[in-house]
Amino acid sequence: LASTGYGREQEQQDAAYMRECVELARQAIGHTSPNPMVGCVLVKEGKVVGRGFHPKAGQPHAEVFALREAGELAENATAYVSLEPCNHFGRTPPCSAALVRSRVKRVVVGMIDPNPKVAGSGVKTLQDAGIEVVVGVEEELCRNMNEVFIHHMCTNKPFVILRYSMSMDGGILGSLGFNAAVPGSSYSRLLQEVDAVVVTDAAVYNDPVLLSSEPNAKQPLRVILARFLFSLLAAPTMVLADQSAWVTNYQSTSMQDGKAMEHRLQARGVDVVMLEDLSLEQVLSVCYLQGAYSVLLDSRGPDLSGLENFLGQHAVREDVVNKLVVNISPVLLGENRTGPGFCLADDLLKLERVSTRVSGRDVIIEGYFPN
Ligand code: AOF
Ligand code: ZN
Repeated sequence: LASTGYGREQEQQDAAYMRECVELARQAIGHTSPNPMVGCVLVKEGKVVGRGFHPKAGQPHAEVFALREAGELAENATAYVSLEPCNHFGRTPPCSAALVRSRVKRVVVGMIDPNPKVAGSGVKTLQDAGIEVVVGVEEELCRNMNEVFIHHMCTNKPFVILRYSMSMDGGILGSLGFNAAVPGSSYSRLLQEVDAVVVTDAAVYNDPVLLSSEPNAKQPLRVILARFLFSLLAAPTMVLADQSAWVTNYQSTSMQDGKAMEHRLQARGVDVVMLEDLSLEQVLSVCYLQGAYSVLLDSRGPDLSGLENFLGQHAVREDVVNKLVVNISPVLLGENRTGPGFCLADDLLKLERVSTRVSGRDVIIEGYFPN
């Protein structure tokens, strides 16, 4: 009985330190791609003696920072790592060997590394050196944090998130909706997490928020789909600032006009990518080739060139979406729902005294009509 009690206490402690690893790892949110986020905590006699997280691809791994901080105190300590320690020479040397050299006694691992170059071999190296290894503590938390990395390793395709804002009468909103318009909102957090955000040309007139306002955010590659280059030339300059990619095709633009417009856009720092035909498969493969392993398809409502559908229903039908994020706003689109052009937030009927609750898996929104 006594030993079970101890075991349960140990399990709870292990889980708590693993959650700390995940929190540490998240400090690098958005910055580690194509690498995973990883956190590491070294614990000796109930005290944390070293902490580390992987800050960026090319820089040392989480374990290295934690071992550096602990120094000689690492001997006989327990190492908690949210991902199996690597066992290969990549941009950096193997962490499994570093842990063995530091003579840690026990290693607690969140999840096995899906990278075929690691895939269990890190755990084996540790065990062969006589180190006790526990695998799968807070595994779901660890896997959720690195859903993009896992997907990339298992499929060699980008992880695709489709998001849109919806009115209460079931129309797609051209603007971001109330909540998302506030800086520091979930939309801003989503932008800092993804490698690329894809919108259509209409979105850059309508609502040019394509940058995360989180502190120290890594900004996504911005991909704007357009059928015609001229529609991009008139876009507000602020949207074009910084690195941007416009994936477009010419269609009816003459070749000569096209070249001139392409040069004008390039002069504004815009990377113009021509696609033979505008297909989601092509768009995603260009993203992937540019190192975007997570892509946010940001659907922003009715669109003059009919591309919105392409990012919305079409994307779902093409079976490319891995995750759906839907924002329901307490507004009614009414007649604007079928009207042409953009639906600006001002045209909407906004409900008042809004409350939101969750009932099972449903979200219930209540609100009052303005007097
Ligand atoms: C760890 N700890 O903090 C991370 C790991 O090119 P490299 O050397 O950075 O290796 C990248 C691979 O190492 C990556 O694909 C993943 O398998 C693993 N990442 N492993 O032990 C870490 N970031
Ligand atoms: Zn490593």
